Amino acid sequence: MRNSRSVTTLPNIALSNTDLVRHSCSEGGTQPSSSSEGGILYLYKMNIIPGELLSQIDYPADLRRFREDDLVQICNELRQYIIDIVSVKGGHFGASLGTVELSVALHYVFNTPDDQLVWDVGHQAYGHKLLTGRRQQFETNRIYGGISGFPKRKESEYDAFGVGHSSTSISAALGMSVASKLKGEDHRQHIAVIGDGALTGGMAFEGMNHAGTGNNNMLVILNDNCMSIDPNVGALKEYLTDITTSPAYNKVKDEVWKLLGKISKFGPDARSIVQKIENAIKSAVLKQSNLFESLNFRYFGPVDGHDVTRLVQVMKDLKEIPGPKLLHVLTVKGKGYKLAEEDQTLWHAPGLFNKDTGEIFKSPSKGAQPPKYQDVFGHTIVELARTDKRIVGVTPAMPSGCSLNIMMKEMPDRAFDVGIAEQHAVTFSAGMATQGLIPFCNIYSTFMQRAYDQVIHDVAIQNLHVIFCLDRGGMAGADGPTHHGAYDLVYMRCIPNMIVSAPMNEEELRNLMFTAVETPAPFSIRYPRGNGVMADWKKPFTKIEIGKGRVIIQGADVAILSIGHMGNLAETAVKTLQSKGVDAALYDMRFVKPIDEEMLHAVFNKFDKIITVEDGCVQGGFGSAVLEFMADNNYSAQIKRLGIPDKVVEHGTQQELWAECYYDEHAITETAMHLMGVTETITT
Ligand SMILES: Cc1ncc(C[n+]2csc(CCOP(=O)(O)OP(=O)(O)O)c2C)c(N)n1
Repeated sequence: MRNSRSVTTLPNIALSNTDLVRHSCSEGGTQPSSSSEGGILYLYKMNIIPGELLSQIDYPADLRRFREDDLVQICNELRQYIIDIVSVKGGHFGASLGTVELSVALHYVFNTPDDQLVWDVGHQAYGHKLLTGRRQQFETNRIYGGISGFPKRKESEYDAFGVGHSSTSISAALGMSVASKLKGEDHRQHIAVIGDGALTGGMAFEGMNHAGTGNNNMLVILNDNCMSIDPNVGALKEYLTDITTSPAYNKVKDEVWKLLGKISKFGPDARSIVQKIENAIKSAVLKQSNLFESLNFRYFGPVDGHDVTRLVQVMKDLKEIPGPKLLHVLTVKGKGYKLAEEDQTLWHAPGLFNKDTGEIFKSPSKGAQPPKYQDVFGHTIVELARTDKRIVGVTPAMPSGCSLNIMMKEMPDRAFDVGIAEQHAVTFSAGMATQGLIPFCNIYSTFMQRAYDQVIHDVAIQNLHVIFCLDRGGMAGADGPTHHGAYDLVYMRCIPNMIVSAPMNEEELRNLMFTAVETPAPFSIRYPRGNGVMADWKKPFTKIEIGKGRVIIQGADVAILSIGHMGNLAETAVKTLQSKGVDAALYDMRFVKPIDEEMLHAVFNKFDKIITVEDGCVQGGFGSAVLEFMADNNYSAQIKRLGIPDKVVEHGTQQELWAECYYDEHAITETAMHLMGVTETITT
C-alpha cells in the first residue's frame, strides 16, 4: 500500500500540558457543546501552553524572524498544540497534523497575506490558523460563537478564500492570479493547497485545464497522503503512486533538484535552466507524458512534506519560477500521533479523546440508545439488497460518513465509492438505472448542491428510478454554514417527477427506503445528522402510500405540521402546550411532494391557526408548499412558518442553531401560545 511510503515518522510527542477536569462529551462525540450552563464550554480546564518558540509567534511576520534551524522545533510545538486542543475541543485532527510542516514552510517563505494562500476544503488548516493570529481563540474552534473550523474570509485576512466543500482551491487561486495580473500586481504569488482526495473532484481539473492556458503565476501544492476521509479511490490514485515510486523518476528528480538549488545564483538565466529541467524530466523520466505537464503545469516533486527545511528550500526555488506549477508533496495523515497514523479514517475527526491513552470518549451509556440515522440507512440498504439483486449503493467519498461502508463490506461489487465526485455519482447512478438497477445514491444534502443539474437533466427529465438519500439534511452543527443541509427540500421540490420525503424517525426511514424501491421514480429521502429517537428500530418493512402524511396527535386549537425529524421536537412542544391548556394537533406530513392534499384540506377546514416546522430554509420549502396550497384552494388561516431564515447561519450544536433560528421545541411552543393570544415568554 502506498500509505507506507518512506516519509520519516516523528516519535510521538510527550503529552502533558492539559489539565483534565471532567470527562464528558456530546452525543456523537464530535461536537462539544458551548452552552455556558454548568461551564460546558470549558469541559476541561484549559491550561494549554504553547511551546517556547510557538508562544512568540502570533503572525507569520513573527515566524519569519526565526532562523531556518528553528523551524523543526516550531513544527513540533505546533503539532503538539494541535493535539492538545483538538483532544479537548474536538474537530478535524489527522489532516492538520499532516500539514504542519507545509503550513510553517508556506508562511515562512511566502509573504502572506499579500501572497494568497487557498486551502482546499480547509479542514487541514488548523496550523495555518494558529500561525495567523488565532492561537488565543483557537479553543473556541467550531464552538457556537467561536472561530470557524474552516478558513473564512471574514475571520482573517490570511484566509484568502472561504472553503468547506472540496476541489475549489485551484479555480479560486487562478481567479486571484488573473486579478493580480490585470491590476499590475505581478509580484504576488497565489498558492492552492489541495489534497489527493480533493483532486478527485472534477472541478480541480476544470481549474487546471484553464490555468494551463495562460502564464498565470500560481503554485498548486498537491498534499498527497493517499487518503480522502476513507482511503482515496480511483485511477488517479494509482497514477500518483506510479510517479511517487518510480525509481527512474526519483533518480532524475534528485538531479533536477540539485539544479534547481542553483537557480537563484543564475538570476535572469533561471528560465533557461528551468527549461532544461523540464526537458530532462520529460525525455529521461516520463516516457509517457506527465498528467500535470500535459495540462501545461510544471510538475515538481515528489518531496517529503515533513522535512520542513527541504520544503522551505524548494518553495524558495519555486517562487522564482513563473507560470503555473505543481509541487507534489508526500505527507502522512495523522503525522506524529501514532494512533492517528494507524487508523486515519477514525482519526479524521475523532471527537474528544484522552491524548495520553488515545481513548476516544463516548457519551455515557444510558441503556439502549437510538441509532444514528446514517446507520439505519447503512443496515437497511444491506437488508433490502440481500433480497433484491437490482439494488446498488453509491457514495461520493463518504462511505464512513453515510455508513455505506456496511454494504461495501458485505457486497463490495454492488457498493461504489466514486471519489469526491457528486456530479458523477448522480449521472453514474442514472446510467445504472437505465439498465434496470435501482441505485441508492447517498449524498450529504450540502454536497448534493454540486450535482443539481445532474439530478434534473440526467435523472428527473428521464424519470429514472434513482433513490437519493440525503444525509445531514438540516443543521449540520459544528461544520457550519458550508455544511448545513439547508436547501434540499427547496431545490428538490421544484423538480418535476421528483418525490420529496423526510422520515420522522428510524422506522419511517426504513419504510421510505422500502417504499422507494417499490416506486419507479426519482425519490428523495432526507434525514438529519445524528441520532434518531427509537432504540428499537428494526421493525418489519411496511409500504407507505406516496404523498400521505399521518396524524400524530389530535387537537382542536392549533395545528402543527412538521416534516422529518422536527416532528419529534414538535411532539415535545405539543405535550408542553397540553400542560398549559392548549390543545394542539400534530401532523407528520412525511412528503413535501406530492404533499398530502387530503390531509391539508382537513387541516384548513378545521384550524385557522397553523404552524409549519422544517429543518430547512423557510423560503420555498415545506412551509411555502403549505402556503401555496392555502392560496390555491382559497383558504385563509394564520400561518407561522418555522425553519431556517434567509441568512448565513454559523456553526454551533444543532440544538443551539435550532434555537437561534427559532424552530426548536421552545420556539414551537411559544409560537403556538402567541397564536393563541398568550404573549408572555414561555419556559419549556
Ligand atoms: C464537495 C465535497 N464533498 C465531500 C466533502 C467531504 N470531505 C471533507 S474532507 C474530505 C477528504 C479530502 O481528502 P483530501 O483532499 O485528500 O484531504 P486529507 O483529509 O486527506 O488531508 C471529504 C471527502 C467535501 N468537503 N466537499
